Amino acid sequence: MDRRVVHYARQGDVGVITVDSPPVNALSQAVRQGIGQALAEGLADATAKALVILGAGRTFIAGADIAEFLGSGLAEPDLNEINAAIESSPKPVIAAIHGTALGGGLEVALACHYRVATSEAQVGLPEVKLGLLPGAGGTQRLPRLVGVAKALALITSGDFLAATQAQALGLLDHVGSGTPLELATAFAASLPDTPPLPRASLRTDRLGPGDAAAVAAARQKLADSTPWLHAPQRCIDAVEAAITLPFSDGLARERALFWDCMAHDQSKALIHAFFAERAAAKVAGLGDAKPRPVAQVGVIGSGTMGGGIAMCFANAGIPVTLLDMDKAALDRGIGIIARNYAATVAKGRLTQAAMDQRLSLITQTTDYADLSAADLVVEAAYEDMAVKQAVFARLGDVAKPGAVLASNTSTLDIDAIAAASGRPADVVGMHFFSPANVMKLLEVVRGRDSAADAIQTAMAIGRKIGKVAVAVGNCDGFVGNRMLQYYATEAQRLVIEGASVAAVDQAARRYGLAMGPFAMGDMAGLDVMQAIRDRRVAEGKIYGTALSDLLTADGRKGQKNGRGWYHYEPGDRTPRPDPAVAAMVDAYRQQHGITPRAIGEEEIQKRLVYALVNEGARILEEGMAQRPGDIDIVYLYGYGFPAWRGGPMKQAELTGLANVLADINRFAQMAGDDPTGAHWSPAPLLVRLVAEGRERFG
Ligand code: T1G
Repeated sequence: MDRRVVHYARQGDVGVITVDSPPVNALSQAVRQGIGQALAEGLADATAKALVILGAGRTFIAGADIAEFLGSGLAEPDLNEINAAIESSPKPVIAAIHGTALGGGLEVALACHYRVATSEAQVGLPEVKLGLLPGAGGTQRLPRLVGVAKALALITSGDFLAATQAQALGLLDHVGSGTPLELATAFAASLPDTPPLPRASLRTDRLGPGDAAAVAAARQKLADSTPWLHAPQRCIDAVEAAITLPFSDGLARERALFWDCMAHDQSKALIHAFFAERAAAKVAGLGDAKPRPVAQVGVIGSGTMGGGIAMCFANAGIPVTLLDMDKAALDRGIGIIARNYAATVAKGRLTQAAMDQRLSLITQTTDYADLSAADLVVEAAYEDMAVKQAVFARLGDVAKPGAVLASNTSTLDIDAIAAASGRPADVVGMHFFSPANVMKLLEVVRGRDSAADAIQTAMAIGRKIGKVAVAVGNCDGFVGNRMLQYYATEAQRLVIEGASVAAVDQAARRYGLAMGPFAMGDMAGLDVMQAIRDRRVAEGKIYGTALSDLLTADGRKGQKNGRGWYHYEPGDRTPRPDPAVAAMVDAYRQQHGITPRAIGEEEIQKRLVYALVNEGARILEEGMAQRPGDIDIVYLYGYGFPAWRGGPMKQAELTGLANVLADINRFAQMAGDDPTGAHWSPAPLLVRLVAEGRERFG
């Protein structure tokens, strides 16, 4: 028998409806049913003068049960019915909010006559972040409570509001300290015996002549900023119905728009991203290993990465010992860290006191012995195997027993590095992305001998410093960079065949990527890419094309020296087409007897993205990533892949694996025996899935 997830009990003359459905009291069918039944119980309870709805555990209701959307439609009872029953109650119904009241949870609260909250509570309608819109009255009741302009801002952004802000808007009637039940019973006691009950659906006092203009302004703002996003415009359509239609018709319009969004690929992609991010935190095969405690950290290398990594720990309040062999380098590193913080203070996003506190957590040293108390040491030295092995040999000696030793290598073999430490069980990869104090992605690399609790430690500390940690296997380039090499190679092949550098980057941006492959290469540094290329080519592997050799030979390093695939004015990071590069490309084509052809945007986008997908399928098959969703999260948080496409693997599923394979076969044919196109041989997993008529990678 299902555990009751909603309880009714009386507290004095107040009937208390408690939603108790961990982890976040989501509005599953059982919860909706339970609220309906408990409400009926409360209405029938003659002693209960007022009713309170609250959540057990850490939060009020955090929304509809998103998992229910993955099934075939929403089961009865409909949340609109529940909300109508709440709002039409002859007894005052008070929502008592703690933690978060989000989406359908806030919609339940909006249907209540009064809303009280604890001071740390947050409220919001984040549906748009899932490619949806509030589908149970939020777009109709919120404008009537806070006005159209404020409602539009909240609903189209999906941002959370602090309780005090919500109270200032007129969304909450009381905010205070104490338990939600204490706040609600005190509030109920303050109500007159037969109060005229305020029902949001009947309010018109916050609607006014400026509403149509607010709607038009919101439409324009979105059309200028994110014209490709579906749900935000539908949110505006729904709010517009609140000012043009009677409440019940507005509710029906809202629901129709809700299903329209639900049917759209963008909501499938964003809901996938929601669950994929949470799933990525779970690493299979580690038994019940627990993370080791981490109270203090060491970071080796005070360069760009080392400095950013040290900031991550200091930002989380964890003392850091920053080591570099050279005092001057250390001073330079600390100087950069201080400037970074000062820039954030100048932007008003950090107080001077917080900056000082964080800097005080970072101590510098040139002595390895000062790392002997660290629970975790992250190495961010020069990307060279011999250098890293020397560091780990020292670390193996000085680090205390039980300390986790992590390398921030982005391409080198973790097992070879671990072997040098003499304690490979303590060694994992913690691959941060530049700038390390900004980028949210952390690839946690499992070495052959990495202990389960060492991996758990890296995953847990990753979350603690605000990263999205994804466990990946130890292979060349791990997951992100391994796929990226074929994406970057394909970008160069497209230019060789006839596209311009700018056209390839524009196609990538119009696909939704934050930056095109060539601008990204210039940011990362062509010298860094060339070093990887030279090593790969020496190992008989493919990485990029010989076209990039011409740029390197011309001394081009990218943004760092103002010359790369693009030209950069001093102090300006804007990529500008460089005629000298176009001339190099022409010379390369002539030298290789290539007649350039016109290449359309769609072909460019497909070749860039499917190069990722094909290699992603190989990574899955080899077990170097646990789930296709992990690969998607790597690309969403590490490479600026648009969340509304769900990630490369999800996008391939939405497009249809058979369609993707057909294009990959076509690109393989076009590549012929060109070794730089060898990556187009279709991944066996993809071929097998299509042959079996499967539509999903996992
Ligand atoms: N439905 C189902 N599961 C949910 C859920 C939800 N709404 N919210 C969280 N979970 C699961 C999550 O997958 C994880 O599971 C666990 O709870 C803890 O979450 C009709 C259509 C509330 C701020 O968009 O933003 O209402 O991994 O790790 O960091 O108009 O969860 O442990 O198995 O994120 O403390 C609108 C989504 C839905 C809010 C807590 N609501 N949730 O963050 O924990 S659409 C949302 C969050 C809707 C109506 C519409 C966050 C959180 P597991 P967590 P957290």
